[in-house]
Amino acid sequence: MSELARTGLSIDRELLARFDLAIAKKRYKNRSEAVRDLIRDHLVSEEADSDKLVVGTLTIVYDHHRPNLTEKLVEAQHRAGSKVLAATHVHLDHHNCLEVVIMKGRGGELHDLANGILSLRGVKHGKLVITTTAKDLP
Ligand code: NI
Repeated sequence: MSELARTGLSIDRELLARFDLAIAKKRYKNRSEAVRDLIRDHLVSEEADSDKLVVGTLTIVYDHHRPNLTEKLVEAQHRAGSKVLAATHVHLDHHNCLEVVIMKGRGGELHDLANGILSLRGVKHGKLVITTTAKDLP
């Protein structure tokens, strides 16, 4: 762990009270860890917009009976080559499947790949979550 630094900040009393309430709901025990996580989240967002390698998960729910959709999903992942690290598939019910695709690449590449999949007919819902490889994140 790197060396700790202490800092203080001036903040509107009402704003701080609302922050404390919000972080208590998220089960933070103190402000410091909540602030550290906010800073990390900001830095990870910047990484995702930069040229750095990031990792991401695309979660989709889709209609298994939509003609050609399964083939199109496999094809999109094959085309992405080594950017797709793994995929997990769950049969939710007779009609619906859930898939989680784990990817690594530049932020823009992962967004392109995700958008290509999310825009397919029969994909009912999906979300891409980009996070950091954590290599450079204290
Ligand atoms: Ni299935």
